[in-house]
Amino acid sequence: MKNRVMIIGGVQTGKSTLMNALLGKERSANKTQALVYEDWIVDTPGEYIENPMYYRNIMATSLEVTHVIYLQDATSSRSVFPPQFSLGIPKIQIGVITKIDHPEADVERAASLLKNVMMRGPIVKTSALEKRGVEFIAPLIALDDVAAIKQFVLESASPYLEYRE
Ligand SMILES: Nc1nc2c(ncn2[C@@H]2O[C@H](COP(=O)(O)OP(=O)(O)OP(=O)(O)O)[C@@H](O)[C@H]2O)c(=O)[nH]1
Ligand SMILES: [Mg+2]
Repeated sequence: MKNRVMIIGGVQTGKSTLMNALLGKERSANKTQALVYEDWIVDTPGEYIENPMYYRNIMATSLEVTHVIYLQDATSSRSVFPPQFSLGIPKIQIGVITKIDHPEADVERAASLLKNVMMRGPIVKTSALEKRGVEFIAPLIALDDVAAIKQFVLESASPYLEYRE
């Protein structure tokens, strides 16, 4: 399978804005109403993770991807993911923190909230608005295993990348 990523995260946390930035689209994001497949990305509505009724859609869609982005908004003090949610999805996990440019962003809090959903793995800190950190995501999705991802993160020694154990 060609590598492909599903982005999941709460309502209005910046999933579609991130997708647009990753695909180099200048358009601004509207509310996502259903699954959106575009190139190597599957964007999901925030409701899919906020409402357990939709979990099966997430599970079914995960079969079509190689990687999953668990997205945490840096301005939010809560995690929308049920604890250990990623355990049920055997795909390569990438944590992404959005809106790090925001005056109310708390990046460290966001990183520890991500620990609730994925116990270990790479975390990318991004601002789609200021186009910071976003450039690391495509190279991570191109990698096929966790060891290579870890090596990439450690070698890049970027403030936007972290590997949590
Ligand atoms: N400051 C700042 N705002 C952002 C950033 N990314 C997204 N936003 C804002 O966050 C809001 C929600 O963005 P969306 O990309 O539509 O969020 P979403 O997660 O796709 O939302 P749903 O489709 O409803 O689940 C918009 O007002 C964006 O402008 C960012 O990096 N920085
Ligand atoms: Mg959206």
